Amino acid sequence: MKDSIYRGVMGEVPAFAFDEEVARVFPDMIERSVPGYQATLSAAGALAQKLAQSGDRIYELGCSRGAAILSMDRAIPSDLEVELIGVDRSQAMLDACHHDLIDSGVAQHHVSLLKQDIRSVEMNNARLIILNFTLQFIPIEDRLKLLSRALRALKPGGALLLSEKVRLADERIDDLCIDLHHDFKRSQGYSDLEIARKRDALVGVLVPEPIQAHKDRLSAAGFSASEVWYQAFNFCSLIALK
Ligand code: GEK
Repeated sequence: MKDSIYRGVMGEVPAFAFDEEVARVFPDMIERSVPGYQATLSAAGALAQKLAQSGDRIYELGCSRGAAILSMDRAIPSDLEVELIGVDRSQAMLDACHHDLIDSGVAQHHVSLLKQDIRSVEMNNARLIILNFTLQFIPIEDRLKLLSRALRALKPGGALLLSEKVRLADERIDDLCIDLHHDFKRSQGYSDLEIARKRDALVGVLVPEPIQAHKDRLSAAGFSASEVWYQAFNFCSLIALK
């Protein structure tokens, strides 16, 4: 379904929330809003294919409608016994995810969906943890604790995929990339008004940080290495190793 949520909003724009209306249009919304989104989904699949072994768990924290889970499910050989666990606190997203992945019978591996806050979800035996554009919605003061818990949940040799909207270190290039992102959204059919309203709705909800802040935090959490493997304007994705 096409995202036209901010076409009709008049007056003060309410804060963005992952409610039923958003869940309904989410695949279209994220595809037309996040340059490089498909590349991050492919990377989740490629990483899962490379790293997964029987007995592993793979978590997607903030799974929305499960696009990354689906990419990993397809990429992991069917003879491996791997459990894919999606966590989200939005019931509307989880209902849609359940419909897309489980009711439809497309998943070849065991998929579990948990309605929980990712800050308190229990995780263990993980080979791979995916945070695909989710950490940006967690209050900054809670981010280190979450990453430390993710590190503890990973098996030796495990990895984290962290994709985020970021602030670029150079202010002029940051401004330029924000403009280029808005051009991207325009090219995807969003109007200037829709772009402006969505931006207002996300203030204080989606809080981007500099790439170096993410790298420093991953290191503080105990990850042995992290590198940016992909960037499109002010959207970036890192791989971190236990
Ligand atoms: C994808 N990864 O398609 N606890 C649980 N879930 C949360 C929390 C929280 N504290 N905060 C936010 N979420 C997906 C896209 S969307 C990204 C992820 C975006 C959930 C929220 O309900 C939403 O489903 C998801 O994180 C973020 O690859 O909308 O830009």
